[in-house]
Amino acid sequence: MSKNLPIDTDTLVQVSKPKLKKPRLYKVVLLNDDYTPMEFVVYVLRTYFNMQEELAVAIMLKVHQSGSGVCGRFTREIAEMKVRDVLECARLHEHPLQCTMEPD
Ligand code: TYC
Repeated sequence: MSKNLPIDTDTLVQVSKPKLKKPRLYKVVLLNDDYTPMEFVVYVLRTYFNMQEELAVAIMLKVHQSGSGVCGRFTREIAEMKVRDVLECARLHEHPLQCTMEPD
């Protein structure tokens, strides 16, 4: 039954590394100021970061009390879009609200 088949002992097979790396994430951060109304910040957190009222109020108060707060973590392109959208919305409503991003 079992024949002695030749076995290739010379060929090396290069096992390739997985090519998909996890993308780098960026924190989108809201900054406190003295003029932007609290309700507007809550509206921004609900609208652009899909937060429920309770969480939005908690994050807004954290920013109000400590100076800054994280709204979420996103890939670079998404974080850039969130920052742009928030700044544009604040500008249209004539509020000085500032929003930035930083590597996580
Ligand atoms: N400090 C603002 C006020 O007293 C409220 C505020 C909260 C503003 C968070 C900006 O990112 C902010 N009206």
